Amino acid sequence: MNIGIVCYPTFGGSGVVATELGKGLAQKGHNVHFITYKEPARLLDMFVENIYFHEVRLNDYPLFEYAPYETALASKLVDVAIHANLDVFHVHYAIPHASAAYMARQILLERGRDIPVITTLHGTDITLVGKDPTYEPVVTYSINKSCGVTAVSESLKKDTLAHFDIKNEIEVIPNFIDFSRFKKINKDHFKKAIAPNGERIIVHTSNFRKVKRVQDVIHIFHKISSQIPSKLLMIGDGPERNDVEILARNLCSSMDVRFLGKQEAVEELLAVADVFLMPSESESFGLAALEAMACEVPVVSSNAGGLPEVNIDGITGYLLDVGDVDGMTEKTLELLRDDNKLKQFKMQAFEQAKKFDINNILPIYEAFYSRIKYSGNCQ
Ligand code: GMT
Repeated sequence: MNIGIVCYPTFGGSGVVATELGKGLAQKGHNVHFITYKEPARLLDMFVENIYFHEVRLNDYPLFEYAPYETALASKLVDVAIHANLDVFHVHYAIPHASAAYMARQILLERGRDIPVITTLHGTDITLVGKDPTYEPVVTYSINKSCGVTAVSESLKKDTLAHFDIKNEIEVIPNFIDFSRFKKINKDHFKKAIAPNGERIIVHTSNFRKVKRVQDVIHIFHKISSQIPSKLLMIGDGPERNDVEILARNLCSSMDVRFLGKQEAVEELLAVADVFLMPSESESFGLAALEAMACEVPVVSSNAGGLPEVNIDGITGYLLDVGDVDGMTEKTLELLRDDNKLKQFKMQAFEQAKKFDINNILPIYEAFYSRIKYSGNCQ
């Protein structure tokens, strides 16, 4: 098939899922066209003959205080659909991708081309931004007008049905992991450099937005490190980073906490981790937790959103209420203090991650594309 993928090109979860999906589909022989404003982060520095990138350009014009990205995107979708002979548009993150694709579809129908739009809901497009009255009517309309809709977890499907007047079916297709990349690798030399005296290593990855409650990570680590020698690796960047660095400086030893910024090879850092912390306020799936589990790292997380579908309480880690810093501290310490338990949880985390192997999920997307493309019942 010729598949047009629209996504945010950043390190954010939806962009990562979209890019990895496209790469996986290309490996299976499909032609994959990414259409967005910048080359997706996980495509950089690679050339694959059946993966294409089409940049949505915004020309400066003095009248525009805000350049109309959605219009430029819709126009680009029309252009790529015709010239690359697309079979389907698959848009990731509803805002503004679903409405832009709907507009492109209508234009193409007038030109005699019937290209279905599939929208994948990722999380904040529903739970946070989408239900804001600023966007809600357009989000509802474009979800209802999509030819196929998927959500990355049962929890996100439930939230979507609860907050929007949805007439369309929503199919849950969970996120996935590529084990050829995310797996336990030997990084003993690196571990020695980070934790020279055999300290435990705790890792957190996120985009440092409020919803991630990154301050909780510092409070938890502060309590842990007063009881057991340990180090904390903070991976990622975002609006809360400055405040969180100040908090870490005030509470913890600067020798124990490292802020590493955005990292491409996250798997190399996860390779040395003992526990992954994810105290998020809301999380439709928790891809970062799954990446940790694939690298045999148990997860101590909140029980928000779709996290219980990924992290199994008492098996692959622990789930606690949002904001329960003491509970998360206690459960992390429980793991860190008991070598046998930690080893068992590491293996169980890995076993659970296997359920989300990309090789199991790709065929589900392929079948979904075919079903939507050939059902012919989309207006
Ligand atoms: O987590 C973020 O803030 C980024 C966001 C995105 O859309 O890029 O992530 C959402 O989509 C990911 C991929 O499906 C999910 O794993 C994340 O749980 C979800 N984030 C939230 O729901 C907060």
